[in-house]
Amino acid sequence: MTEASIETGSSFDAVVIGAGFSGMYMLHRLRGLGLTARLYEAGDGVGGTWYWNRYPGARCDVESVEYCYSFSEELQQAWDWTERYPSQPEILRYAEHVADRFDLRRDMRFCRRVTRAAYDAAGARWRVETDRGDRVTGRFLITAVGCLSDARVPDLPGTFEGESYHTGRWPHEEVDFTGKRVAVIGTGSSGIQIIPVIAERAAQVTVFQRTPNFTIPAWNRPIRPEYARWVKDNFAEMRRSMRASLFGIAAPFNTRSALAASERERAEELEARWAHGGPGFLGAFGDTAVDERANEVVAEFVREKIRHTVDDPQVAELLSPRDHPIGTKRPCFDTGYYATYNRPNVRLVDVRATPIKELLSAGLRTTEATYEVDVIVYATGYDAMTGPLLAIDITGAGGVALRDKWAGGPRTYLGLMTADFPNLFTITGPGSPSVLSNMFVSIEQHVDWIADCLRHLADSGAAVIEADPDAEDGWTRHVGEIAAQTLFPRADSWYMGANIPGKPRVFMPYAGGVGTYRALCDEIAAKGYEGFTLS
Ligand code: N01
Repeated sequence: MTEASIETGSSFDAVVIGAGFSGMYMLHRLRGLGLTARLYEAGDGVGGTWYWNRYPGARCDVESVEYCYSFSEELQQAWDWTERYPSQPEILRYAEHVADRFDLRRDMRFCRRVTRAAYDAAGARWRVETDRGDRVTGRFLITAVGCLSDARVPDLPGTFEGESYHTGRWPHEEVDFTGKRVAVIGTGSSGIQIIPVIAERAAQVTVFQRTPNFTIPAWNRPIRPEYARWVKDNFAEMRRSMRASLFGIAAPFNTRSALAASERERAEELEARWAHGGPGFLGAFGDTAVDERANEVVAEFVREKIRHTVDDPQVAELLSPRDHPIGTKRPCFDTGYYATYNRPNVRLVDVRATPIKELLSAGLRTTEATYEVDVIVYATGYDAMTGPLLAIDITGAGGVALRDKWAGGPRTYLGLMTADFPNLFTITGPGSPSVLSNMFVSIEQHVDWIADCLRHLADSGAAVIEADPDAEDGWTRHVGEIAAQTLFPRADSWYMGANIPGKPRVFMPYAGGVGTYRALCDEIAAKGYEGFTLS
């Protein structure tokens, strides 16, 4: 790739941050509106999450035929997915295909991280700076920075002199684990995917677990040609039902209460969904997310599966979550995770009981023992949702800093805009369903809403749109109230900001479901952008 020159003084209609699936589609829609745009991306290619998360075993846990764009009939008919759940390399190939098909790269600048964006109220423009020295302006600033892109490594004293990697910053070159002693810290979705793969190659894997997670088998498999054909013939109907659903996925969700079902009915429903695998498991009963006793029925079913799978009862118990209701932390979907602990080269260390104290040049030390390893894999997660936005020094009208405004937690109207930051749109921002949904459904909905809004501004002769503080207060309250009706706040999850020391404990996404949310956004637009001021 030839290096693009540093730009200073250029003006665009819009500046977009991030070349993941949000940024790519946003750019495509901006062009369709006849607007000029510059897109900045920190990596050297498109794909966002799937550009960075190249770790072995990385795979999406939404089914491939659902985890893709719907905006272009030609694209969805042309692209063939090979597996039920797409692997990271296949998703990255898809992203690259989309970038080529729609000729997106010519408006993108890679290897540039936006460091600063300041709103100039007099000129009604955003002044945007990158770490490479670009200085441009845009009437609109649109963040497409992802919800899980600010990778975090625990702040441990000491220095490890072996190889170390974070799953979300994986090298482009293959990492060879053959014959090595590997420490994996973290047992969230990333840890649960990478551990079985490393265990097949490494001499020894030591898993440092702070909190056990519930994981459901994915049962990945190749896609049968008849199924692929059926999907292509039925895309329109499938997309319609996904858009109207709770989580943006096609799997049917029951409304029946687990408590109203007999023991036999419960077992049959849960066994059938376990055998099918994937996110649909949590749709077995309608009250799993809101009723503690109903939740316990589902949670105990999974714990029983763990006891059944893991040979050593002590290890099985250690792997069994008891501190949070199932589904209140992001559910995980695995390939052979629990059975991996039956391998002689895999051991589990409970770092809740014996925390990691320090890194050593050849390993690490807990309060109880020293572990010599060649490689440390950090599957330790992200400063989610607000992290990537607050990593940029964003100042709005009157010089207010977003970091200050959100010091007590994110405040948005619809997760799309925040008061005092005119013409700033946050795709899949906090306060929208985003991470609680199939991201493609939420991304397309946000991008389409923003594009329609920009067209409305042009048609009505307005230059600026801004969220009203009252509307923002009401929405922020509503997001909290919806969460309070569920069991979500019971978990120390990244949804709650609980994984980052000092981060305000606030449930960040909107839990009312993507169908309800879409209807609300459409209604607000139809009422002339109620709760926004246009000028
Ligand atoms: O990160 P996580 P992730 N000492 O935050 C532990 C998406 N995703 O990268 O739970 C010891 O979930 C931490 O422990 P605890 C998906 O949305 C999707 O796995 O905080 N342990 C936890 O076990 C997912 O939810 C896919 O007590 C420490 C782990 O590290 C999100 O990304 C695949 C620690 C972090 O888990 C994030 O997943 C991968 C410390 N100091 C990711 N600090 C698919 O689509 C943290 N931990 C399949």
